Amino acid sequence: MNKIKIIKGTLVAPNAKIAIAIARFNRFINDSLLSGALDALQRIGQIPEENITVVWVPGAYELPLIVKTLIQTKNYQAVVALGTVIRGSTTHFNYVAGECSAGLSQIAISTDTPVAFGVLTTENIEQAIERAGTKAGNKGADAAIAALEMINLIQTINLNHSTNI
Ligand code: INI
Repeated sequence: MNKIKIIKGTLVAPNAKIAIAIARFNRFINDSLLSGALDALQRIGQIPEENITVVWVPGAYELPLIVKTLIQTKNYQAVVALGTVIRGSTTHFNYVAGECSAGLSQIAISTDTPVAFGVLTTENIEQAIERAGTKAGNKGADAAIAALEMINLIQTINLNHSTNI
């Protein structure tokens, strides 16, 4: 039992460079997601301000392409994607939310780079507000913490492999 190798990611990554891609659509909610993400990166991850880049895009639908563009610069160890898609009376929600989440996960896997999913997909505005720093926490902060953990996990796995532990 004690020969099992257990790898866990830590959250401090002071040398990491992180980009945040954030949608302008539903900005009044996304601003709170951004505050939560910045707070987590700096206070928990110990990432200095100058290592963080914030890029605004029109809406959640545009997030995948800009996240891919950011990753292709090879400047960032992870990207945090932030946005809010609220179900309306049309099927638009399904297309925007579906393309956004599928696009982001496909980019993470195809570029070997963590992309944290901080995009709210909710039935109504109230649910979105609950998840943007009120009673259901802050999904922007959660996504930033996931990015920190993924950066450390990837580094640790690669290190363990190279030293053949
Ligand atoms: N974009 C969002 O980020 N959230 C939404 O809820 C939303 N809705 O419902 O329409 C939305 N639409 C815009 C979309 O992301 C694109 O910016 C637009 O279609 C232009 O490509």
